[in-house]
Amino acid sequence: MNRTTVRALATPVLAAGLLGGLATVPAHAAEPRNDLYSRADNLTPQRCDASAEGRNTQATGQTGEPVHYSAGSLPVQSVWTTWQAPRSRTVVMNTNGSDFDTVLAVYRGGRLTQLSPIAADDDSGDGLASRVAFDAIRGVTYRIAVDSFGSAEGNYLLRVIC
Ligand SMILES: [Ca+2]
Ligand SMILES: [Ca+2]
Repeated sequence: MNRTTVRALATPVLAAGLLGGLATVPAHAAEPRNDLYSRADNLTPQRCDASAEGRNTQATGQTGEPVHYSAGSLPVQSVWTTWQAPRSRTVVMNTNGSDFDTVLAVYRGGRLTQLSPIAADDDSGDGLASRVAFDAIRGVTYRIAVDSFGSAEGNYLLRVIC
């Protein structure tokens, strides 16, 4: 393969990568990769300012999954992210910038059915976004659920600041 061919092939890939953010997720796409608890996204560990984005369109709830926010509905469109705390201090997590009505819940523990709730919120962020603050413990991996309030769905942004 000569250089010209490589360049021609690389351009669409690069373009897809650059455009691979919130605006290009097709509405008919399959369930998101981090729908299942066992396939959670991993936020960059040991970083105090980390963020992730994705969508909960066509996400599902799992058997035994906790209710993430009591004023909302059952966990029906949850997606999961993990984050390991780099130090013991107060951490803030929010979903500001998401384009649907999120709820946000944070847990620690291993199995989905045995999680210990740490914090949960519906609308303390900007607009209908969620925000929690809690005292993180160095080295602990936190399990973060972004779910919909009611049947809301769309693209989310998740940010961790500590
Ligand atoms: Ca799910
Ligand atoms: Ca909300």
